Order: sequence, then structure tokens, then C-alpha cells
Amino acid sequence: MNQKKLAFSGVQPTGNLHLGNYLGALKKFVSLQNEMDCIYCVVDLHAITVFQKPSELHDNVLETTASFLATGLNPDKSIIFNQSSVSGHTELAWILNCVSRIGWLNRMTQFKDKAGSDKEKASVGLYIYPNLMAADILLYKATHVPVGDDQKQHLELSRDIAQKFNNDFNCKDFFPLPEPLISKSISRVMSLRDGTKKMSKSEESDYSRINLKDSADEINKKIKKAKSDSEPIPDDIKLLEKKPEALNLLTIYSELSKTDLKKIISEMSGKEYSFLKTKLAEALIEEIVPVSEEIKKLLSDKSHLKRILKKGSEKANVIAEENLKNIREKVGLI
Ligand code: AQP
Repeated sequence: MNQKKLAFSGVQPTGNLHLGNYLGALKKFVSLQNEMDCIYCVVDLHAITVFQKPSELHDNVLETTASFLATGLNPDKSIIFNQSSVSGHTELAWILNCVSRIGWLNRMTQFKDKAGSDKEKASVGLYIYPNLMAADILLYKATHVPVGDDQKQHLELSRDIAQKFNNDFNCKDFFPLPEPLISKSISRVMSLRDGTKKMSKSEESDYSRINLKDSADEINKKIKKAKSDSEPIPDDIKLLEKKPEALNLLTIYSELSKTDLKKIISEMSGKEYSFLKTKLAEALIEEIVPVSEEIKKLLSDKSHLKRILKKGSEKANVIAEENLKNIREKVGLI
């Protein structure tokens, strides 16, 4: 069946948005605005699966909204809103909790990573988070979901849930099977301190990431301190496989300079990493500092940000209610 193309994605308001969010997700959000209808959500209900201080959560919702706008999302083109303001997300999540299987959730690696060694103490919300994510997407019958590589497994689960719903309720093609849109050139930006871990908001050390709110000074300091390698840059990409931090810096530079990674490596081979770091810091400053300044400007008018969210919620709610009416009918709810 030919479904109208629609993109949906979300970002958790759990603190400073960083270069990983930007290169892995936000840049794609922006370019998709010219290709299809787009809905972008500040997923506050996902954020509370791990305890958030209420006042910080409130500020982070606005800061994430400001980051959406500062990176180029346009509220006249895309629907921008916060998840908790459209109650259809939680209603559909409950229905999908009854479709999804415990065995499927038990396979989710992100729960294992985030819950840590004492799973008994993790919130139930953290465990069933992927079902809420499926509800976010299916509520709008989204066909495309731009995400970083770390969300691939959750997207596969969303497809399984959509397929099972369509089978269980005998409504072939009711929910489209959402397609992940994951960057081929930079699907996962890694920590600047440990190239085996992804860059993350919740990592304790601020030196592990470039935040979208960082100044030129902070970017310079962080790149100078970033882990690299004591040997010069090699001429073969295969030799970088055992040097994840060095490969990460080269990959980020390749992405920012829009130059193929192999070409960057051949141009820089034999040079010290300090050479790459100078170029990388310049490229980052050029890309991130205007975003950082715009975020700060937008945050000085919080009522404007709240108005954008309210308008977005109203638009999202119209689509959600229409789809929910059909979903309730399929399930047999009166
Ligand atoms: N390091 C990354 N590289 C590429 N993409 C990334 N994304 C996150 N980190 C990277 C993508 O950004 C979008 C929004 O992610 P999120 O903030 O909602 O959740 P997350 O993946 O859990 O991000 P963090 O930074 O790791 O947050 P915390 O520390 O709070 O858990 C998603 O599309 C994600 O793939």
C-alpha cells in the first residue's frame, strides 16, 4: 500500500544536547523538512524513566526546543511539540504494551546498559520504554524515523509491534512498518575520552562531549584534551580499527568537512594528531558556535518557546486523535 511519507523522531530532554545528537539525528531532521511532512517531539515522558529533578526537566524541555530551532527546524514546516502534551502517546503505549511480548523487551540492549548491574531497581518505565517509543511513531503512522545507530534495535521492535498489531487485528497495512533513517557516514559519534562508548548526555565528564551550547574556548579545550594516539596518523583505515578514539576524531572531521574519510586519511597520513585537532577544532567552532549563540538567544524568551510547543501540540493532537479513533475501533474499544 502507498502510505504518505511522514517522518517522526524525538529527543529526550535530559540535559545538554551534544555533537552526537546533532550529527546522528538533528541534521537529518532539518534536511528531511524539504522532503516530507515531519513531526519532531521533545520526549519528556521518556526522560522520566530515569529520575529527573522537576525544575531541571522543565528547563531542559525548553532548552531542547531551543536546540531544535537553533539547528534549523522550522515550526512553520514541521510540527514541534512535547510528548506529554498529547495524551494519545500514553494511551497507545498501553494498547501496544498488550501487543508487545516480554521476550522482545528482554532482548533490548539499551535497557541492559542503562539499568546497570541492579536491574531490580530500574523503573518499570525504563523497561517498557521501547513500547512507548513504538507508540510515539505509530500514533502518527510515521513511515520514516531519523535516528542514531543506537536506536536501531528499538526501531526494529517498533516494526515487530506494528506487524503484530496488523496481524492480530486483521488489518493488513494499517500501521506502516517504519523505516529507520541512519546516517551511513557517521551513525554513532563516540566519546572524546573513550572511543568504545557513544557520546552521551549522561556521561559524567563534560570533556567526553562537545555540547551544542559550548563556546569556542570550550571546544578548543575539549579537542586539545581529547584522547587520540601517540603514533602519527596512518595511511590505511584498517590500522585505525584498534584506535577508536583516533578514528572517531577523523570521522567527525570527515563529516564536518564533507570529505570522504579515506581521502582525509590519505591527506593527513604521517602527520601528528595535533594537526588534525587544530583543523577539527576550527571546523567545530564554525559549525557549533552559531548554534550555541542562537540557543542562548532563544532561551532569553521562554514564552516564545512555550507558544511554539503549544501550537505544535494542537496540530499533533488533531492527527493523533483521528488515528486513535481508528485504533480503538480496531481493538474493539467503545
Ligand atoms: N553519540 C551519538 N551518536 C549518534 N547519534 C546519537 N544520538 C544520541 N547519541 C548519539 C541520537 O540522538 C537522538 C536523540 O537521542 P536521545 O537524547 O533522545 O537519547 P539517547 O540516545 O539516549 O542520547 P544520550 O545522549 O545517550 O542521552 P542519555 O545520556 O540521556 O541517555 C537519537 O536519534 C539518538 O540515536
